[in-house]
Amino acid sequence: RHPGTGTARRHVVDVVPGDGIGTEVVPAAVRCVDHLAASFGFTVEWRERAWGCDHHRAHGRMMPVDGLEQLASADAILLGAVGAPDIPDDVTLWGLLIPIRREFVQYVNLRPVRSLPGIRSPLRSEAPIDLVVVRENVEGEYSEVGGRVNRGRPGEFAVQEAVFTRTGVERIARFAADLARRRSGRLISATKSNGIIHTMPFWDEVVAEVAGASGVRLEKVLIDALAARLVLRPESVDVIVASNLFGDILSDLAGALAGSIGVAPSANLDPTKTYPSMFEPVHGSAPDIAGMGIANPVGALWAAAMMLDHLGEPAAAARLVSAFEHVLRAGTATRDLGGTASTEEFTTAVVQALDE
Ligand code: GGG
Repeated sequence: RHPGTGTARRHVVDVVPGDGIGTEVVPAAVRCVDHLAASFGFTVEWRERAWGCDHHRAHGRMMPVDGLEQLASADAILLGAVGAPDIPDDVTLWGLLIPIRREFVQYVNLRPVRSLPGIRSPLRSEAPIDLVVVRENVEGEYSEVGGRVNRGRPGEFAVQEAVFTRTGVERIARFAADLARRRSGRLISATKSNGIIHTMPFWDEVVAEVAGASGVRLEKVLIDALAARLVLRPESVDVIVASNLFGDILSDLAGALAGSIGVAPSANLDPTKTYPSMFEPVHGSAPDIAGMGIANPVGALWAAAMMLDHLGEPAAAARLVSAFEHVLRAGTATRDLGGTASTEEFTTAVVQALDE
């Protein structure tokens, strides 16, 4: 399948609301996309997948045995959040999110972070933030290699190996360098090659080769210094390429610096479009506010806009982004941003703005 092509501009999207506030923000995104579909002349067939922690409680697994096969025929996947306090986080993540990323070779996790109108950054600096974290998404520190020894006995220990392949580092570096070339021409590589002596020097070497061939200006920055720089001078950062773990941490940090992690989107991309790509807000299931109707839907709406772009509907994607920006600019905001709007009220305001 090639998203956005074909005669009828019909897109098949598998929806996995998942857990906690995922079940509140995903319907908001579906509502906006359906509204856009009517105006922009395309149709979306939503295939709801009620997978996640409830499925685990009922069946002992986060998704059915053939879950990945079911998803394979979709043009895209829209996911909410994964996780609940009564099930270990490694079980929930490795039972749903990570198998999808790996099975469909979604090796790019694209996480844009930008100052949005009406949202105050916790930073003193007024300089606008506009950066993208390009996170390697299928290998690195997120690895099954390792184990636990002497479980519950004296001398207990655990070993966790990180796996970096040349193919894996080359392709993420190439994607990031291409993106950097289209933006500022500057690329920052997050590393820790002073302390981690095998994988990180290898990462540095391969990223430098790719960046050198692509002509972008590469800056290699230690992850600790980069975290500090994001807080002190975020405006000096444009495109970051980072390993799976470093990219996850940096993008949460950058999202919070832009005002709230609730507004941060992410796209898990198979750039070859052989398999469906997956779109999700960066935030998790937030059990502390789940069921209260106050979750910020912007991360999910922005993720849906990235999905529309990927599906070949760039005009609808741009309309969705300008609609939630318009609503934020007008001062409507959820509680995480200091406002009083519920998820429903915010979404209704965005749907109205879609027609303006
Ligand atoms: N929105 C997806 C979600 O629930 N993310 C929570 C999380 O902990 N993700 C870890 C990761 O992206 O690696």
